[in-house]
Amino acid sequence: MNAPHAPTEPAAPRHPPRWDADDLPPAALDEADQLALTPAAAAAVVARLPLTTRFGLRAEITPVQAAFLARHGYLVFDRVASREEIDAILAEVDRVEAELLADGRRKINGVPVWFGLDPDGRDYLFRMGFTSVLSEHLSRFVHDARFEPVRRLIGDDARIGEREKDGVVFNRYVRAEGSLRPDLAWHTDALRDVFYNRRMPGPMLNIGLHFDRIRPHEGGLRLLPGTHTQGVASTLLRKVHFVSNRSDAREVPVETWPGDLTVHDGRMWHRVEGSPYAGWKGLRRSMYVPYVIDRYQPKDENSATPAYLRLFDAIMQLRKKAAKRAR
Ligand SMILES: O=C(O)CCC(=O)C(=O)O
Ligand SMILES: [Fe+2]
Repeated sequence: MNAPHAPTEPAAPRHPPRWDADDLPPAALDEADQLALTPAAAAAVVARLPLTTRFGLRAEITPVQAAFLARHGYLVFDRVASREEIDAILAEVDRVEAELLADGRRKINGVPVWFGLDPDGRDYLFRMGFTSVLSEHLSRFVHDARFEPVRRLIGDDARIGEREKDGVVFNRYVRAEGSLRPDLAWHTDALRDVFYNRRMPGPMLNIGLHFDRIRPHEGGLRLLPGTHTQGVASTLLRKVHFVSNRSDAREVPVETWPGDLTVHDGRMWHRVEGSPYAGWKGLRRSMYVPYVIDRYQPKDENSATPAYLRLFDAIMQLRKKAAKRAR
């Protein structure tokens, strides 16, 4: 494991997550007796597990974890990052945000940084790609040895695509006037891959770190279990990408505690439900780390804005217009 790097100053984020000592998550599944199960036996165990099962991240992905991922398309790992690490990353993002604002920079390696307004009416970063390229601290963190089993889950030769695709993506969601993004409509991440690779989606996993305590009624990530094994037509057309954010009877809300890690299959349909709270109380943050196995295709400052992001921006404009018409 890389030595945790002592920051020169204690890292204090502008908006630390809520940490409540009385609000601990349910214990992660105890797998001590299940580490040597055959795939068939593990699948039988998974058939009896609730969809909200939380797993412990070990040195190896376990048979039950592999079977859960194969059946449902996702895994939730109990608090893989410590409180200190979460605070340090959030403080680091605050620092990068201030740097981007000071430099008037609105794109990193061709990927637009989305700046809107925060609940106080100040410039506020809602999404940025290539976060770890601008932060040595983050780059070290995403390479930490604890994530090795997750990397191997994608492939023995998988690498962290710090300079590929959109790099490490940091997301903020908050409901306020001028907010660029209180939520995120139904989509699959596979669509993005279709744009990037010009081929139909194959297996691809998205790894997310969660920074906030989000109870099911407080919005957050919603997954449609099992939709990762649908055919290509359903991956692309089951819903209209990035348009509707209506709840689905079969969706699973992912309840998170700061430091939780999620793995989801990129072909699975998912969305982010906005918080019922306006303002800072409803703030939610996530960070996604791309693991890549394709040919090395690094981006740099001369890279063009990806077509899918231009499409995304066009869809956002349409949504804004539709919302205005509805008023
Ligand atoms: O914020 C999240 O947890 C999900 C983000 C997401 O689905 C995406 O950026 O594709
Ligand atoms: Fe997504």
